[in-house]
Amino acid sequence: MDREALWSSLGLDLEAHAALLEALGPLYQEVYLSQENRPRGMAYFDAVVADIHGARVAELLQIREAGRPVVGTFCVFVPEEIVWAAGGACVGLCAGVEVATERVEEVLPRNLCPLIKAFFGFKLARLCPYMEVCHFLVGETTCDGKKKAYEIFEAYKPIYVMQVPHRKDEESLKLWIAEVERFLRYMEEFTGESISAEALREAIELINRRRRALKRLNELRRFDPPPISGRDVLLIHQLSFFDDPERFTRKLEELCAELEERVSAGEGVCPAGTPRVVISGCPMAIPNWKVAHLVESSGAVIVGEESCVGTRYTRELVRVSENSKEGLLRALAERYFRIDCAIFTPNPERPAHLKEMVRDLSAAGVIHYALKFCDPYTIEAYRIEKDSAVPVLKIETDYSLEDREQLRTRIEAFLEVLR
Ligand code: BJ8
Repeated sequence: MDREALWSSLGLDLEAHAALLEALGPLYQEVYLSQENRPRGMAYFDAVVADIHGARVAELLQIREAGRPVVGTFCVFVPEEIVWAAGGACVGLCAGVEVATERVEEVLPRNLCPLIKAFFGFKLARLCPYMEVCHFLVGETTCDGKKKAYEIFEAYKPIYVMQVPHRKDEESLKLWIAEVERFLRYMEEFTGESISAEALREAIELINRRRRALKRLNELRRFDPPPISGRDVLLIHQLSFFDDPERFTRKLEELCAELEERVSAGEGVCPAGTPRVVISGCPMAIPNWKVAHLVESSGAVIVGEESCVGTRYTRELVRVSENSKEGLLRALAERYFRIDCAIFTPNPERPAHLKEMVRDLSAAGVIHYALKFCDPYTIEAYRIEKDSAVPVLKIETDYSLEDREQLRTRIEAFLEVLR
């Protein structure tokens, strides 16, 4: 099916959609293709971006037409393994660009996190083929903004909401295990078929392999010079939420093999001794590359992302010790319960994990990245700064480019401190 026919079959606003894709090209050229000395293996990921709303959407449509579920998510708390185990496909829908703002603000308050406004905008303006190809979406009661927005969103698209506890104690874990079981039953009812222990185990292995490959990529950044830029790693993380997991993992492993050769040859993306920075905070959904580009075009290199589009997603694997369906579900729930999102209270794991990252990656500083109106992360920034062993720059921003020069000035001044 040609692309126009595909998008039209999904009910997209073709004119507005064409304008959106047109704007992506020059941005990608500026942020990505202008980089020097990129690894050859990035060609695959460039090709995925070049056809970002094409080939993968067509694959998902085929899955849907074959009668298998296609499910969209907004948060790394949703145990996607259950969707894959049900024979379906899962796709991350968070959006990193401002669209249809006026229409969104007819429904949602103006002073709301841009990530929430973005996914609303994509739906109201009929711009996201991934959202349209999904049978339904899975939300979660994480931050107040998302959980209240989902109440309204269900008027536009069916949405199943998982209840996420906000404390990390035994009682909360029990609630969470029950919630994961409830989601499994929901998927079983949706497909009309029971999910076997074997299917669950295979899905856990599939997603563990993807996380392992991402971990291998992240560990290669501890070398000086790192063999790959932070921007490229951010992109790979972003694409991991869309792409077919087997193909993605295979391509990423090929890239990692190339990066290992680079490391052995002492080859990197920047001169040795370039200031090394870890970004910590809110997720940067595609195509939100603003801060990563500013940091790296100001003479630093990003060596880690303490974020859900980063190590908060890859750090933990599902640790299977029992092969019964119950045992597998418990292992799955426990893995997700270890996520150190700022919606938890208290949340001492996050500053502790960040400290480990800074040490292991020999970072000289941390840039704390919070989206405007995101209370959990803007407030937790205080603790992150207080507990950090290295200088911290706190940034609060949105998806607009208006503050670009102001941010650049602050980042450059911060990098001077690190040199
Ligand atoms: S596990 S970080 S993906 S909730 S930025 S919408 S928190 S107001 S995205 Fe998140 Fe799951 Fe946590 Fe990760 Fe709310 Fe903050 Fe907006 Fe956020």
